[in-house]
Amino acid sequence: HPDRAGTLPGVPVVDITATGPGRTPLQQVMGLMRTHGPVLVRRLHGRDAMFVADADLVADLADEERFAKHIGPALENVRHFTADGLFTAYNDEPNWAKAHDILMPAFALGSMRTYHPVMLRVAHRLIESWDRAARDGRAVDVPDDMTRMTLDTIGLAGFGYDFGSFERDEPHPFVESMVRCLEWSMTRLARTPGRDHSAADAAFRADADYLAGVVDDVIAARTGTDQSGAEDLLGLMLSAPHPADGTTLDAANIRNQVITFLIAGHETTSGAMSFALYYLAKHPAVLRLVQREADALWGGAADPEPTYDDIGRLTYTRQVLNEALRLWPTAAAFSRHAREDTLLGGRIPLAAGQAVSVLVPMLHRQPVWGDNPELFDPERFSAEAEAARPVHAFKPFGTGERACIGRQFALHEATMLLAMLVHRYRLHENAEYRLTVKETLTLKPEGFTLTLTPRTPAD
Ligand code: MNH
Repeated sequence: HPDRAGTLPGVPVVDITATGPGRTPLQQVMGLMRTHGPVLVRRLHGRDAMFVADADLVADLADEERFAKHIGPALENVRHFTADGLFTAYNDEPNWAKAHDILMPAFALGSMRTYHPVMLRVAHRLIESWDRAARDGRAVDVPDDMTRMTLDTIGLAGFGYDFGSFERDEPHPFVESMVRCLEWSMTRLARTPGRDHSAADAAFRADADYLAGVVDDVIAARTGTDQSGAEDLLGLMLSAPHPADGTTLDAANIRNQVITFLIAGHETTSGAMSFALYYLAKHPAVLRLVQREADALWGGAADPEPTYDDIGRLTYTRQVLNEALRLWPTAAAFSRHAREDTLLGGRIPLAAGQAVSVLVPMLHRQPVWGDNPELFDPERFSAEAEAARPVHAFKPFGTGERACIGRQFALHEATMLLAMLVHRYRLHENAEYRLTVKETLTLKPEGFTLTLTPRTPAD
């Protein structure tokens, strides 16, 4: 059986067929690792998947000579709506390298300067909305509002397209269809063989078609107004020639890239900011330090206009974000396969093509993180602490040439917004709230709300 890892020396096999993976499959594997250790094979209906979190094994998997990104069963499902877009393309699909080369310039650090004004404009939309909630004493739904913010940001910055999410009471239908498509990709993995799933599959098809329709609108809005020379993502997709052969991306691939970037460009960043706000609300001493950092830049200004360079100075805010991404890396697993037969970590035999998934939240709780890995502590990301830690111990953005292309984009957007929010508001959590993490392939703090009161930056 090709999926069968078989018995491997020192690797426990845990059969979950009796219970199934449930609605939180990643947290289930976290639980299995707490019992069985940081390397295991999970067996479901006779299909095996190897998961690792051990820091040395993850460092070995980062060796690009011996391992490469693997498109596992979850991403195969996502391919039903993103096909050969960057995130789900096979390594050897020619459109991966082509699109990667064409789009890389849009993600170089310097490009963030171009996105900064748009990010700021959308941050102001969120602030207007939160000001109204503060005035009315209404709680805000944090993950929903973070999603409004990040969707509008990638839409405007990447494609010149306005989702107008803050003018709607409900999330934009793009978000609802996308979430259902991601859920379908996840729950399809848990299906009991032999049952009828045609209703779920038909609903998925309808959602995927709707997403494709939105993408056509996004592209039509641009081509209709002839700004194909624009330097944003869509401009590069439509008109930039590949440096090697001078050809541009084809129409089918452009669709796949647009849908990929609309999803990958907002869903995980939104979760990351939501977790960061959750931990700030829970840790007043840390919140004060973030506020102090923002106050040092913007003092008592009621409506500061952060500059591009300000964001690079928000080093403690960035540490908070990293620490939130340590505890809840919102893209919680990525997969690698062996290029040739090899020994993982010098001890676990893997055949060519055999896959291993890295369970990032557990990597981020290994002994290299000290004795209290569950403790939220941004000091773990001070320059000294980082220098003392193995480089592959922190992997929220994946690894190697298939690592996240949008990392700087996400960090700029999220760091700026967090600092602006703590500068402006006192955050009051609902004391009843207990963190529950919702999985839709990505992670979010389910039902997390805050109430806000205006802050005088001196206090
Ligand atoms: Mn992102 C790949 C995490 C924000 C666009 N991203 C990845 C991978 C991880 C990841 C992990 C690698 C997956 C794998 O190996 O299978 N991404 C994140 C996180 C955030 C994030 C945790 C926010 C926080 N990502 C963004 C943003 C964009 C983006 C913002 C776009 C603007 N990410 C991508 C794309 C890829 C990717 C595109 C695929 C890159 C490739 O394979 O060439």
